[in-house]
Amino acid sequence: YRYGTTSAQEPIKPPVTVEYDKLLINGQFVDAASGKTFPTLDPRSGEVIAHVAEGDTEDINRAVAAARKAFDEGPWPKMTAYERCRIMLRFADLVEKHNDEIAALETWDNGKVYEQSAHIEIPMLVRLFRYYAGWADKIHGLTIRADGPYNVQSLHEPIGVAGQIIPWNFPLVMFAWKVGPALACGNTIVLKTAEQTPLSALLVSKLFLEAGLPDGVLNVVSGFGPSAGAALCSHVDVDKLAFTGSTATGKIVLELAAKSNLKPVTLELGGKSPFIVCEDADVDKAVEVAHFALFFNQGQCCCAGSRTFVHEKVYDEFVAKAKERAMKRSVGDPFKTGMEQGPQIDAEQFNKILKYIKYGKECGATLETGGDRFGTKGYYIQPTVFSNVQDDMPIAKDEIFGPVQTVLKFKDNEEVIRRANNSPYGLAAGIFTQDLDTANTLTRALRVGTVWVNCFDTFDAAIPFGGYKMSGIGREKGEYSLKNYLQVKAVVTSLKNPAW
Ligand code: TXE
Repeated sequence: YRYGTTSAQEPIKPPVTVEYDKLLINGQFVDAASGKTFPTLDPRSGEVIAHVAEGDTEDINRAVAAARKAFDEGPWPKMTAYERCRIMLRFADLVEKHNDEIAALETWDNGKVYEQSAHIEIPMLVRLFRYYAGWADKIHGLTIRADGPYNVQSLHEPIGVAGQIIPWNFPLVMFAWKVGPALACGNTIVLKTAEQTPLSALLVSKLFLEAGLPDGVLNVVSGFGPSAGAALCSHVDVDKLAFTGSTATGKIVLELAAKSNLKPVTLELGGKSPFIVCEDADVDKAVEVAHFALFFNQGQCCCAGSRTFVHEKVYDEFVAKAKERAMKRSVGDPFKTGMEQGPQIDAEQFNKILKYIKYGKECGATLETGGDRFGTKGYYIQPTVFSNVQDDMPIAKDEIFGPVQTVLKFKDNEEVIRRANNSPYGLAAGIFTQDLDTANTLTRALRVGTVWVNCFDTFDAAIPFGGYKMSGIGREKGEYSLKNYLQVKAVVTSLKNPAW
């Protein structure tokens, strides 16, 4: 590793201060009704960054009332679509202008590498808002030819108040995936951020107000899942829920939605995505992309390529090179230039990952490299590679959500299809092959929402994303996401003397 022997190195001072630590309700930054706060921690050290207002049921009620009023009385859904488009574009420009400050806050609160925040994720948010701003004035229904003397149309109308709950692994990208399409369609929003990473959404929401977003259109409540999150899911004035997080919590969200007012729910949940390296693959490229597919963002990706299936003919070569690559991974302070990996998000995830590494060792997988924490301070974990992994081991079945690559061996396509599909998850898959027929056969056979062929983690705003099976319900991004935030109204008008 290029940096961070066990000699304690003080975390680099982030070039930013926390200005927004309250709840955003009806265009104002306000304290929680209870007056309570909770600490948000720096994953590099476990030290407190700021004490943030802790929203609970009463705050969710206030936020939903504001969103309801902004929807029912306008101006947002009643504005021209072009005006909505322009506010979203102005917001994107402001985010671009404040890129470095927002990136620093994101890295401080989350631990992700600063270069990734600044050059990948915030530009992704900007691109996504421009993409959905472009949709705002292109949403329209159909004219339908029905039997009989009728004029039939479908109106595509905003669904109302959207409740959105996001996780901590990509706070701003998740903000964009949720808020972008909902606003483009003319909805109003109550967003609950993850308790580990409340800061960046508050900062960018301030920029949205500056861009001209009317009060009450976007409300942001920081707080915990079982209190603020559950209150949002159960609220009868919320017309739609969108959730990203664990499969276990996704089930709770769906249950609360059903028990309250049957609001429709989109879910983007966990995964255990196969990354398949065929015998004809360019091994060096496959090693590099498989490494990226698993280790990107400290392994904290829902679609991480976390089951690396390698054909037996190239297995030994692949394992040797994957080990070499992991050993070269630079781990250290995410503010330091050239780092590839920072700390995990918090003590809970850190301990979960170390527990799975222990299982891997106990179950008889071969530890090629890593296998322990990194350094003595903060939640850093060594890039870890296990080979000789069997399908029934916990490290091959469960979502570890950390920098732990598990390499499995396979003999032929039929076998790898069966094993890759033998999972309750179905989020994504990677295939490395130079053979068109193999690529097409595997692509069609895999029960997953995204297949990346000779690439991985390509996240264009226009490409739909979501899961089969227990990885979720519905699709986000692209044109598909608009459907989540629209109602369809059929209008049938009787005609007295139709000409045709
Ligand atoms: O997830 P939760 P956690 C997976 C990953 C990780 C595990 C646990 O394997 O190790 O989940 O992480 C809110 N009602 N993913 O505990 O609980 C919560 O406040 C309403 C995969 O962080 O799902 C947060 O805002 N909301 C995932 C959000 O749900 C509730 C990303 C996510 O937290 C709630 C994150 C409740 N009862 C973790 N309980 C992905 N798909 O990318 C919690 N929340």
